[in-house]
Amino acid sequence: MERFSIKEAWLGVTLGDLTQSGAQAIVNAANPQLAGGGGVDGAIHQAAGPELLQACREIIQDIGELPAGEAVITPGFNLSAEWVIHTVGPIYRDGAQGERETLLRAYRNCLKTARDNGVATVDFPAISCGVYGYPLEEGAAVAAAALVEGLEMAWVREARLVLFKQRTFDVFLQAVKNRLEAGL
Ligand code: AR6
Repeated sequence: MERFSIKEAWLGVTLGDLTQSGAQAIVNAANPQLAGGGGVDGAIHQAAGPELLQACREIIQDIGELPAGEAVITPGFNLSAEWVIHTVGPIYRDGAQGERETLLRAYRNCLKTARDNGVATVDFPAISCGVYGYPLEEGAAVAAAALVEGLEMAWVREARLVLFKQRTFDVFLQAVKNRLEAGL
């Protein structure tokens, strides 16, 4: 794992499986129905057990659906993480549909949800960079910008990007380094 200090906080970038995370909260790249699915969403539901889907259903009964860029929190049930923060990234079309702003808001709202619930450590996947088709380099730059900003404001003590594939890890690590160098 690579770890960078940002004021009083830490930003980690690591290769791994989010369902094995030892963080207090993990972020799920969900769909607006919070209905479970493939990718990291499927893996999280599989590991958390059926109570997670039930908790998601109750939220959807209240709010209808979760708009892209927003976030909600549930318990982690059978996961070692205490909490799951569910967000919905943008579906990437051509980059001219506000995708970048929506992705930034998704990362930011997850960090704010963590802060508002007293969560000190939170692990993220590469939101939108799978089924939703966000170009990897651009998605990584957005993640780096949003996490560095939130950590500078000490919304959480530590955030980590947990990337499932070597190529994703390499691209996200470079994006974080670029962001930190740009900020010097
Ligand atoms: N740990 C960490 N990252 C993972 C894991 C894992 N266990 N499994 C996959 N990834 P995706 P999206 C990576 O498609 O693009 C779902 O069906 C994966 O390699 O999971 O936001 C939802 O229900 C990729 O880099 O999320 C939605 O319908 C990253 O997680 C839709 O997909 C995100 O890929 C959301 O699409």
